[in-house]
Amino acid sequence: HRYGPMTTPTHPLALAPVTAPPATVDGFVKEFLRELNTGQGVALSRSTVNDQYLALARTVRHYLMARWLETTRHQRETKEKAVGYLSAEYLLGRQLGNALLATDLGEIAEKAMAACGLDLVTLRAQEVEPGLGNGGLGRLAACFVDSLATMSIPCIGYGIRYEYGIFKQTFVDGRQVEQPDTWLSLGEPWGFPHPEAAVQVDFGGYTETYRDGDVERTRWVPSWNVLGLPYNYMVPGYQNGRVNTLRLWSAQATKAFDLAIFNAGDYAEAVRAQTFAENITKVLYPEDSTPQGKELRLQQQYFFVACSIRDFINQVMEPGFDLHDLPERVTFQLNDTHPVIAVPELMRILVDEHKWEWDEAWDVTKRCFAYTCHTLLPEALEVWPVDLLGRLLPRHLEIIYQINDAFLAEVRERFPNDELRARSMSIVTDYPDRSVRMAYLATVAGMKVNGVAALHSQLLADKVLPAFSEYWPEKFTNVTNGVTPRRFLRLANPWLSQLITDALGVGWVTDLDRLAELEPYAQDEDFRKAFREAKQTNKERLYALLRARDGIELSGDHLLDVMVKRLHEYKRQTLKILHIVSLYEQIIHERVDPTTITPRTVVFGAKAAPGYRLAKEIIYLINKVGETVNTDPRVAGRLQIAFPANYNVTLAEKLIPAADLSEQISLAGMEASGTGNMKFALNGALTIGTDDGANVEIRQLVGDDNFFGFGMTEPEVAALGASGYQPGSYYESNPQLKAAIDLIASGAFSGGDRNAFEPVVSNLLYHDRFMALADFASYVDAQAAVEAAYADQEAWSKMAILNVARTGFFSSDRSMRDYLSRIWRA
Ligand code: B1H
Repeated sequence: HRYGPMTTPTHPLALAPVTAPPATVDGFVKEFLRELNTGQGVALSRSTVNDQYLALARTVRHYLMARWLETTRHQRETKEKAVGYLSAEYLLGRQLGNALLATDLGEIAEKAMAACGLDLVTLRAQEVEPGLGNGGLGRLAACFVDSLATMSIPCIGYGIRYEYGIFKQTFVDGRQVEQPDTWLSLGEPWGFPHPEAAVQVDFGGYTETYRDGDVERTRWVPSWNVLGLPYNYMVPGYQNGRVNTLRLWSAQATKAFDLAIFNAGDYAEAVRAQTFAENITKVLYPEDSTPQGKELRLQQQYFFVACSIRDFINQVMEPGFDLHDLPERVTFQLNDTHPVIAVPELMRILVDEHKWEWDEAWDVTKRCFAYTCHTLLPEALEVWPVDLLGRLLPRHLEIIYQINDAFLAEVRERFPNDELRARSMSIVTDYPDRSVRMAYLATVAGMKVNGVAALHSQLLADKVLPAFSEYWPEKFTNVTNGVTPRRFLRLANPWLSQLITDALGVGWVTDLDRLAELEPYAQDEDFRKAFREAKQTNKERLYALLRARDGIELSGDHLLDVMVKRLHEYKRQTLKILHIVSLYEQIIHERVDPTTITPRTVVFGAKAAPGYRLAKEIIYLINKVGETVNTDPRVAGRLQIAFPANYNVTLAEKLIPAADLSEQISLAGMEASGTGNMKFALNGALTIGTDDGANVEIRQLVGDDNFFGFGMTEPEVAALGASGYQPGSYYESNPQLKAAIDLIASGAFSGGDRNAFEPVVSNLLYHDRFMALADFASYVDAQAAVEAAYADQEAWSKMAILNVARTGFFSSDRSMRDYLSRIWRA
């Protein structure tokens, strides 16, 4: 073996526990300079900011290392049941700030850097965030692993180390242009590659039967394989001495793979083979909510899941571990359907490799998995064509068929003479093409199925999987999403955090329910003033950043109205733009006295999937409306629009704390949960929102008086859809709406070009799948209520403080407690 065997330590120093460097300014400086000199290979006087950042990151890493090794040792010893979080995405955000917070080294690091003549803020800004996710689903995974570490719960996060994360968005003439995200190019100090723990993953080929004594067995004869290289990342708990692991897999060509070609003497072909293998983890698919049925994507899914299951069984579990005990040692939580191929993979390992009976294997498998669904959109439900599955994973396809046959036999026994029911529950469907419904497979195999907010879980059971929830009512549960208060309150909003800590002490950071104790401070004039000052500071910080980052000039004492999320029709950025255009139209046509308008700055942040045409047209519209409005002297000082490119976690951390108003305006029944909505409320923004996803719970908690609700409810949406929705009738009957759409169509935002926004306009008038026009009047009324409320700053501050005080529920720590009690320990 080219890595050589492990050695048994003999020196006493090697037997003692690993210790951290001294947590003092001097100790930190020493460690930092050593890293810079011997790690990075440069003298301080000749070092670049990137050298300094890398050395600083490695220094902080050293402080975490003893805790990491200790966590692993402790886990091996206690054999406590762990969570194996399987997720194709982790949208981590920058690591350095979080690591400094977790180790409580922030102040020491700042002083140590100052002692070296360096500025910690500058070094932190050097870090490129790992954007290994699309949006909410990936960020949720990152929040969950943070919470589990902070709660000292054993967890391994498993995923993919994409070489290119979510694309970098730029605008050229107002249109989105994508650039590759080269996050690894300047060096990446947080990942620890472990080539010695690489795992082989097979693909392709065929299956055959053979005789094994008295029994006939099946084996898979694959035709190609790749290696999975693990990279370990630290997941530090908040100041609790715990460091869990996130293990991301990177694909590499195996020796066997290219050797055959080498022997044939075709060097170029051998190198091509190498590239082929490494393509598997090359790039994150940039579609949020509409999965692409591409072969490479299925390869990614099977690749990381096969590596992870193998790793857990062979590396994490002790030698000689009895697989019958697997359900007592782990729950693999399936983050949406992307990792569901893990189910037939575990069955294959047990039945083919360990030669278990089918029923025995199924009994263990179905106690190892639980499934979280994150959507309701029909086009978001993953299906894999049978021919593709059969070509790439022939044995897995057979196993899926067998799972389905056994399951349908059970259904037919319980509901005889109800073939329609059996067909509706079949994992394999024939329409429109023969394919495997991954959500059904996950539901059949999972011990629990959960949605991500109360409303979503209800609709999931009633509308997406009704036959299954009737069949297994106790299988279905809800866990409302949450967000980590460490990153999104403590780190992102130091001023508000200080205010809260002054009032309550520091305990709230790991016990967010304690925010409830802020409630009386809403009545305290001094506290309200301090709260407004913190908001103002955050706005100034944001404006300075946007000036430096994007050359965007924002000014004035405005209501800061923010809509940041992926660009999707169901999220209805168009509704927001219609509102803006309507305000603008009223100003320029002098329908309102400009002095009565509440000055407002609207900030958008949104990436569109590169292939999503209409979403890109909407981006173009927003940019062109912004250009026109921002340069029109008639609106000066009343309305400005900013659309900084490349919205990501780093920008979110600056934008959210500055916001006064949070836009959560999806069509009811479409947004499974939302998590941005929670971050805004916790940072003291008020929400204007529909009765959708977690908005429903936010509104319940903060109270109707502290929430600007509007729009149809989900049953109303369903009823309108059933009656035949006609967007044109809203256009015809609402002059304000008509004026706004007409202004867009007139060319007012496109230098007179009346065709520029034709795709968006005709979609709204003739399709409007997400009923923006139907909710427009109600939305405008709610915005008027916002303006009226904002006019009374004292009252607004009270409402904002109550939002903070009443939303501690949305900590991802609470989500983890719910997963524990309802799923992992149920
Ligand atoms: C969510 C996705 C998603 N739901 C497919 N579904 C993807 C689906 O690459 N793909 O193919 C990627 C992402 N993402 C989001 O999950 C929901 O829209 C949000 O409402 C929710 O808050 C979030 C976390 O639960």
